[in-house]
Amino acid sequence: MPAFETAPLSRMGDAKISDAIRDNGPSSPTPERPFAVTLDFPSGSLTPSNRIFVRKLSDMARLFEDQEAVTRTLGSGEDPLIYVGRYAAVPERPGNLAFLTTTMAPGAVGSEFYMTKGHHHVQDSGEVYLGLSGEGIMVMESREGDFAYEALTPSVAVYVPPRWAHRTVNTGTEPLVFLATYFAGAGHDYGSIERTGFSRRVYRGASGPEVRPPLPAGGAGQ
Ligand code: S6P
Ligand code: ZN
Repeated sequence: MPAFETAPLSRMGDAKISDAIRDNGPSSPTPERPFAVTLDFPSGSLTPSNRIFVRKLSDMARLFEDQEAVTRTLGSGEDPLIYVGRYAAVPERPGNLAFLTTTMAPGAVGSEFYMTKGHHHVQDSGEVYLGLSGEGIMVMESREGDFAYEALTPSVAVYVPPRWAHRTVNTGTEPLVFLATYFAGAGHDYGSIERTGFSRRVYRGASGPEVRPPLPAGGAGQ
């Protein structure tokens, strides 16, 4: 099995997914009036969408456990798309509720499923996720080291309390699509996860996804 599987671009929505649209600017300072957006559950397309970002393997290379697989793939000229985020046009300021969809390709790096970078919110605050399509797992870990995980599937809502870092993992064979809404002034802290990681990772096991700590070098999951 190859270390990486090709992202199914045709099933990842209507965005022109290329470097050209990566982080294409801050939220527009639109006047605050009620508005509605349309969600396409299978792809995560949000219409209208205010800001789109993409995360490729090269954007999060150090986060995967199997660094040999990462180096091999990037060295061969491949840079698979891992996920796309699409924001609704909510100004990021306190008092507002930001919301966005995420669409994550199916696949794995070695035996570790594709995942988001994962973060804490700078200002500790809660967040709600709603599964729209596909099959995934959310791993969450508190600043005090408490760990939890929940399945994220269509029609399931997961609550992330303040002080809990969160990461989403696509454990299925189709894109994983979900909506998230959070306190718009919260900010995102990626640095602590880059430094310390989560205590458990999600692997493709012989009989399904396994949520566990990395095994010692040489064991399965390395
Ligand atoms: C935002 C929320 C999600 C993630 C998105 C990408 O607070 O938790 O919308 O931003 O799933 O994950 P990450 O870890 O790259 O921000
Ligand atoms: Zn968050």
